Amino acid sequence: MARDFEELKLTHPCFAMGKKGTNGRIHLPVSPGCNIECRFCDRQINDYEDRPGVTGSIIKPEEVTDIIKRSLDVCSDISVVGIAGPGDTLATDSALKTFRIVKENFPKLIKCMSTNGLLLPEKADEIIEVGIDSLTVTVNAVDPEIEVKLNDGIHYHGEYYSGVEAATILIRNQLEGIKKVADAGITVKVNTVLVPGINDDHIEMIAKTVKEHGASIYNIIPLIPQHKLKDVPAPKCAEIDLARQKAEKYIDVFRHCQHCRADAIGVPGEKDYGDQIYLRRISVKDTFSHG
Ligand code: CLF
Ligand code: SF4
Repeated sequence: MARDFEELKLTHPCFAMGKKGTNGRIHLPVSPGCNIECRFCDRQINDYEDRPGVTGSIIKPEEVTDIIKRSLDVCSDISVVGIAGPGDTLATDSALKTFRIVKENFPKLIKCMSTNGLLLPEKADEIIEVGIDSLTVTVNAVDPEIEVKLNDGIHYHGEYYSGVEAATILIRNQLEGIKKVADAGITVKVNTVLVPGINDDHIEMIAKTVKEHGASIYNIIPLIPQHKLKDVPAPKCAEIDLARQKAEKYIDVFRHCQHCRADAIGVPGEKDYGDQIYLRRISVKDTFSHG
């Protein structure tokens, strides 16, 4: 049975309400590819940037037991094993395979997964069966006319879709998937990348809609201007605050997000042990994802 929201508020750094949590997480960068094309995502693997999804090197599920053991040795505050990329966790089977290994070898650690949600309806049963405790879905719009400005296209069941058609499929699957896993008792967090001039007036609608579909907590991530949205200014603190206030009318809001890399280790916002544990932090252009 998945841990409930009340337990996660005390044990999971990204579900702590009020003051910043003191628990840590290890991110395992096992998911290489992505199946959608966010316009703000410059997918790469490197060792010099600190932002969501960026990672030094992909690791294999067979390597994680040793990596988690060594991480717990250097940081005993770790309570969560998260997989947040660098691509999408459902685009390949590496993440779910890895969580099975974690469940077997580290039953006490919380299993946390982050996805764009495209494949969520069809993978929900496996997510539930593997015992994921907390699932984050990044939903940047619930209106296809807005989503189309944030995402160029999707690769879905062997076909490529673009424009409003792609946006419609993506939103439909995200909401259907959220409902399915939430109904099974898994705590769902929704992340939204706040993009001034595109979805800043849409935050209330997203918060209300995802809450209605069963999400428990909402996290607003300010845009890091890059790739095709490199000329859009990052939202200012006042804009982020306003967006949080709007969302809070409908859903609990998480306020301590640290824009973690996909290979972060430690308590978010404090010392990162990634350099010590992941020795292969290379600089090769490849894939990237959200946190
Ligand atoms: Fe990682 Fe994300 Fe799980 Fe947390 S991060 S997969 S929910 S264990 Fe946390 Fe980092 Fe913000 Fe993510 S501070 S980027 S919200
Ligand atoms: Fe894929 Fe995540 Fe990048 Fe979007 S942000 S294209 S979901 S890796």
